[in-house]
Amino acid sequence: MKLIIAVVQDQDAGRLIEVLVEEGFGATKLASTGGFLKQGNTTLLVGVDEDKVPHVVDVVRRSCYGREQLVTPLTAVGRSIPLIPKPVQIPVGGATLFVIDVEEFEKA
Ligand code: 2BA
Repeated sequence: MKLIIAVVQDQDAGRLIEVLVEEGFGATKLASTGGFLKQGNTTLLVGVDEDKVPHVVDVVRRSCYGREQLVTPLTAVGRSIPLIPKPVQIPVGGATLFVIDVEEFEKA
């Protein structure tokens, strides 16, 4: 068995869970925060048999979209004449996926 950990944007999470459940997969949704942007995102845990991993990865690919996000860099700190930092666009998502081995799976 494998555990798929998928970090996705909040905007994509609802639809992704819907499709996973429709297609018969169990999923757990966790509220998470990105370390770089310090903004909310969603982490899904999906436990599946190994042969189903490509199917889940395909569902994630079809449900999650890359977007540009405006970020203001902190460059003005410590300067006598403060600069007004210019916001920059950075790409975020579709999804960041980890597939890991599950040693044991039980429902007690
Ligand atoms: P954040 O850490 O908030 O990162 C948001 C986006 O900022 C990233 O999108 C990437 O485009 C950019 N970014 C991240 N670190 C950067 C850096 N040091 N310099 C420049 N740009 C940087 P994604 O790569 O699509 O990642 C989306 C979210 O997935 C991340 O949110 C984080 O929550 C998670 N993630 C990504 N890589 C990860 C990893 N190796 N381990 C754990 N979580 C990860």
